[in-house]
Amino acid sequence: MHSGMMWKSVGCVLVLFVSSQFGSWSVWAAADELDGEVKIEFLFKPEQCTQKSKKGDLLNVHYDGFLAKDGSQFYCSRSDKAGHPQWLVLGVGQVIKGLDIGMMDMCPGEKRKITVPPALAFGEKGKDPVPPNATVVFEVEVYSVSRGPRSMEAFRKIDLDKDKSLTKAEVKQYLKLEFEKGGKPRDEPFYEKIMADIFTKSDHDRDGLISVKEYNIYEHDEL
Ligand SMILES: [Ca+2]
Ligand SMILES: [Ca+2]
Repeated sequence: MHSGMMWKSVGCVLVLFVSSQFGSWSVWAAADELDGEVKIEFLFKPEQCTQKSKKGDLLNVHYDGFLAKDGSQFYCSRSDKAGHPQWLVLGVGQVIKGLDIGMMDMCPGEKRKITVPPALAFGEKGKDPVPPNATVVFEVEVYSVSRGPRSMEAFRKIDLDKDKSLTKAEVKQYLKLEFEKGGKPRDEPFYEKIMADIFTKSDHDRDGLISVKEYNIYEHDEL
């Protein structure tokens, strides 16, 4: 139920995944014994951390998904959408619960291996090609962490003319400031891509504006 985004296109399903990962299979097998908790292993931590991810942040990430039982790969964002890293809002159910939990407090540049028990992944039923009751393992690399767009704090900052709705221009202005703060100004197509993602997911009545209600749609999760 929480996995819609991840499964939109599973173009790279079941790529034969051999050589380099053999060494890790024993670890994955052991992961089957986890009960109920997300397990995080740190593969790489940058020395400097400008911003740690928290609920509501916009993350740019690559992730690969494997079955714990045999290490077979069932998802890879690197061959999905022409290999662009994915945009997602953390902690609001755009990805499986286990990733929402496992990607908290990540720094830009950080890599993690996140092992997720079935209850926080695809459950008793599974979701093709993930079988029922499967523990899954994700290797995640975070490229960037930006505040918002799902905190009221961010909403007020973005809404420059204070009319309680967000235009594309306002959102874009905000993203630009955020990226420039991180010392990484981007080109126009880069922002257009994020804007399209954000408005597709948030502008539910398609009037070209994000209202407080649309923006705030996940706030009840906080409780
Ligand atoms: Ca406005
Ligand atoms: Ca709207």
